[in-house]
Amino acid sequence: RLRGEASSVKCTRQEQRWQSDHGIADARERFMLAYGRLRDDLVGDDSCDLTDEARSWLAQMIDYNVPGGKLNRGLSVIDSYLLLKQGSEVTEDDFFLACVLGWCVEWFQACALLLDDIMDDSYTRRDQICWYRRPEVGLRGINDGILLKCHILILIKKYFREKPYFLDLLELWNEIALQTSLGQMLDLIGTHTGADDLAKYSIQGYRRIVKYKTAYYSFYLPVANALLLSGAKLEHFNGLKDILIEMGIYFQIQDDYLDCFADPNTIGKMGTDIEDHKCSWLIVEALGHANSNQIEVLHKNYGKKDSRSVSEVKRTYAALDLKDIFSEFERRCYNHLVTSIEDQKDRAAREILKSFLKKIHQRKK
Ligand code: GPP
Ligand code: MG
Ligand code: MG
Ligand code: MG
Repeated sequence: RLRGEASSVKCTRQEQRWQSDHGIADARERFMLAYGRLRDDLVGDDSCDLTDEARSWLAQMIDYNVPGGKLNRGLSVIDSYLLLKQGSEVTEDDFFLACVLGWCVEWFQACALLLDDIMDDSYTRRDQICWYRRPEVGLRGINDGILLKCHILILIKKYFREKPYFLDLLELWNEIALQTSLGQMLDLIGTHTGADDLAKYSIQGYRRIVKYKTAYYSFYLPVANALLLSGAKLEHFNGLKDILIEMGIYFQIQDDYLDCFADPNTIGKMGTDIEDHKCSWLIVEALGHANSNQIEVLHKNYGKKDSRSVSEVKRTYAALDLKDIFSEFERRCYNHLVTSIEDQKDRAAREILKSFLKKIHQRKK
């Protein structure tokens, strides 16, 4: 089902063009083929003298956690790269290198989700039980998360060591890993602050959390990898970066909305933001619109594990028409992004941004 889901998504125009230029299987399929090769590289890596049992655990752990998502982040490395190279030849080897970096982003995402699910006390992810909830895993999963993170460096060293942009790649990955962990820290600390006094949640604080925990790695990282691969210097693309970060914030606001309002079968995970007392966009907006009675209900029930408290919070969200407030936000945000994209001078930058926006606008999962 997971593979089927991934391949049921239509390929983008860039993927299709590459496909017809090369007369071979579709880009997404080739991306999946690269996955098998990279996983085998890592499982077979002989820098450590592992037992067969250990290699088999590693293979299972990677298969369980890495390839089963929407693959948007990984594929957008390829899409962005093809857009940046438009007009010039993309060889099989170049295409494979774009796949390697795309998979590095997916490996990073797998690591982040595996660990995030432990911290958020989550139950399901990508239509399956969270890795750490499997009886044979438990908190040992923390080490698996660290391994996934180490794999990225192994792959980058294996395939990019001789490239002139090798150091830029390492710096980029280190910077993004730091920003993401700091974002997660802000998210976790914020939960305490908010439990102490819900009124401390603000939209500025919210934006800071999600910019770091989500936007950098989900939106800027794929494009920055594609830029380096195409030989560009990152400092020439600050305008592009700012818009990607803005889109990443919008994406996390959607994630918060879906956590509460989407069907778990559609998003492949059960929401826990209310139970976890998260500084979610919904609670920030709710506090901004609520009267004193409603604020009292939210104070009393937010962050409690029992289903009655969760229902009270959801009832208050409904009374405040939060769904409509969200739709209005989404409309304005979309229009603003479209205007900023049109202001970009570089054609490839505009195309990359449009392709990202198309993928996320009004997403249902
Ligand atoms: C999304 O938060 C952010 C992450 C998954 C980054 C985690 C970073 C680490 C360094 C562990 P979320 O909890 O809202 O995501 P989800 O809804 O998918 O659980
Ligand atoms: Mg989280
Ligand atoms: Mg989470
Ligand atoms: Mg979430």
